[in-house]
Amino acid sequence: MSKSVVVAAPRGYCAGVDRAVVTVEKALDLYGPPVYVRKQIVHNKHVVETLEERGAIFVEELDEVPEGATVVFSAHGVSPAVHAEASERQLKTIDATCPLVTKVHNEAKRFAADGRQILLIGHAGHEEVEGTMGEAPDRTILVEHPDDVANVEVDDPSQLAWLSQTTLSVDETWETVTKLREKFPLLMNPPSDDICYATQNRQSAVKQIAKGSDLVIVVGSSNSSNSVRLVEVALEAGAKASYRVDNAGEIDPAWLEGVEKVGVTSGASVPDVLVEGVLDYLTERGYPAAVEERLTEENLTFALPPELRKDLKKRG
Ligand code: 0CM
Ligand code: SF4
Repeated sequence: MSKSVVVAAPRGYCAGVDRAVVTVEKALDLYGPPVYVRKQIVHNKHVVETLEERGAIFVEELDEVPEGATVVFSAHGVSPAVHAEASERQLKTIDATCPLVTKVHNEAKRFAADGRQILLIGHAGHEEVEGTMGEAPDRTILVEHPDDVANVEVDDPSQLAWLSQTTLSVDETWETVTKLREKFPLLMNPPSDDICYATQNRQSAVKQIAKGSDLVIVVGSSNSSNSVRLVEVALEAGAKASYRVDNAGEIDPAWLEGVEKVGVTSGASVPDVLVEGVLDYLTERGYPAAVEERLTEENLTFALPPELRKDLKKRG
């Protein structure tokens, strides 16, 4: 058997995740623990546990945060109602919403102000969708899947625009948009892609390695939309099998039976140390060192939230 391991690039941390994680780390350094975080800062178990060890307290809702305390909003964004609640309760807030999610919020606000109804493609219950829908709750219709298009009913077919969650499957979203446009030919496009560069690059990179793979292992947590999409994309691109794991400890040795070519990648919220753990697991079981297949370089970085930068500057 001629075994090989190919690891995809780009993989792992995107600019928005890096910014959000560093925001919590710096807030802990600056204000001291505890620092409250509304929802998981990013959808990764390891990241959340590591920050908890340093004194971050993750809460589901703001009523769990004591009056006057500091709370960080997660990378996935929050609705205006959450901002309002924070100010009512006099909480000090640091908004770690990814600027590419904020961009979608701004598009929603603009379309709503123009009197359009918004068809938001995304997954019900996902925090990003809750936040974006909150910008124009009475004007937004959620479309989860291409098959849902048949049941979409709108007020005025000439006053429509579509938007999407940032971490969806590019191909499936395209399918949904195509069906929406067949049904509503006057549907307006967002001014630029809502599916972010990181999601797109990780899907394109996994497609490249999936073609010849017997198995593609995706590192990422179960609630991480972009990580879960990578498994689907790998299978659609021709991987014979693909599984998501939080870490090497979750690999089932049976997955490797008769497997020659293994591909490995990770979602945008995944620290590379977890991928290294998977690569070590494979070498311990007789696979050669991994070869990286890079599709493109990523150089984007985002400045930390202004409210945190201001306090960091004060400290000098
Ligand atoms: O949106 P998703 O569930 O993929 O979140 P994540 O925290 O895994 O990835 C990064 C982001 C955002 C917004
Ligand atoms: Fe921002 Fe995209 Fe990363 Fe989400 S996956 S945090 S939208 S860059």
